[in-house]
Amino acid sequence: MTTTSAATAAEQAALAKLYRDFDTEHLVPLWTQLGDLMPAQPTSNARPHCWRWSTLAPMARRAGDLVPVGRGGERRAIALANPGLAGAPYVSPTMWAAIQYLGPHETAPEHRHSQNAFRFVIEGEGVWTVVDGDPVAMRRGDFLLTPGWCFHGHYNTTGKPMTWLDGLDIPFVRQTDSAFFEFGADQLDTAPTPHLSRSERLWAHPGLTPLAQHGPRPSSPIAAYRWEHTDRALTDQLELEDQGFPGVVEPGHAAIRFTNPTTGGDVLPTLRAEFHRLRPGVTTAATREVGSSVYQVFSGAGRIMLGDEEFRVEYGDLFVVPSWQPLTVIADDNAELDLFRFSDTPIFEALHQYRRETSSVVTR
Ligand code: GTQ
Ligand code: FE2
Repeated sequence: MTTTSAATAAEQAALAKLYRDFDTEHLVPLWTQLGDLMPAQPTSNARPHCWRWSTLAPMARRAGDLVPVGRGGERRAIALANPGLAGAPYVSPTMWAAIQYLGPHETAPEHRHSQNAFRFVIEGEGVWTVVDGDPVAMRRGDFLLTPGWCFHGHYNTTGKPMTWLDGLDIPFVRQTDSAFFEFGADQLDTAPTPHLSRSERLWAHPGLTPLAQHGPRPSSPIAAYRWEHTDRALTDQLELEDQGFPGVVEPGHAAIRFTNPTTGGDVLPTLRAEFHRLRPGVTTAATREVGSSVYQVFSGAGRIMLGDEEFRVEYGDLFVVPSWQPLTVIADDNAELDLFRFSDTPIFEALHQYRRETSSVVTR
């Protein structure tokens, strides 16, 4: 619908006036925006990016020295801001990823919100997160849940600081105007420090559901998925592969998904979490999918090919994979590469918008 050269000066002036009137009346014609609104495939504003643990950890420590944690600011959490998202504190259009730091004997006050949250611990121990009154210990390799609308606060029982990764659906909830928030009690009860939370004692026995709790729930009732289980599951997959039995996702690549025992589905309504282990020297098949994901290197090192870019990644490094950007991971030759991964896939699966392509095979 372009103006032809045959248009008279009067027609051109009338057209210009039409566009000005659209603007005045807060109207936008589709034909000027089609390629942007309805691209042939996803064209995320988010960019592939890698944040270095060697940069993040010292900056979290500096924030700990200079910035108090308490009511109002609530958390000493520093968000990874995707360089393509105009300065917003979002790692991707749907997800928040932050490094949270709690100094010796500090407490982060109780609150609750409609956003779903998890924690993943790359180093340290001694912090407890209290979820609806249930104290949950945080240790290296543990994956912990704070589903939407559960009260939660954190406290550090030790003389050492602790730093961990938070993942939330803050941008999704913000952009859909569905956020609710409430303060909780000003004082956290820091007295009980059991090794296992009540939630784990009730729910974290493999394949065993307490009869009194039967029925599906939107979020997993398991507050902590412990490293000993994750590590064992991955070790067993690779040992079974050695013995000629199935179980790995592709040769030399063991992987598990953290799941909700009441449904078999994802741990949170909006967030998926997984753990991947590559044998030394393994290269994954190139994959692209709808929605975004974030990885953190738990141990080992390697290279990633992401979109048009290549990054070297090592201990603690985080990288974001925007929607439909192809990713290949290559483990170094001298050690296994352990990767924690989370994504917004449950949103797209629930709405039947999910697509994934691996080495040119499309599955819907
Ligand atoms: O620990 O409760 O990184 O509410 C962002 C928002 C952490 C938390 C974040 C939060 C929290
Ligand atoms: Fe929170």
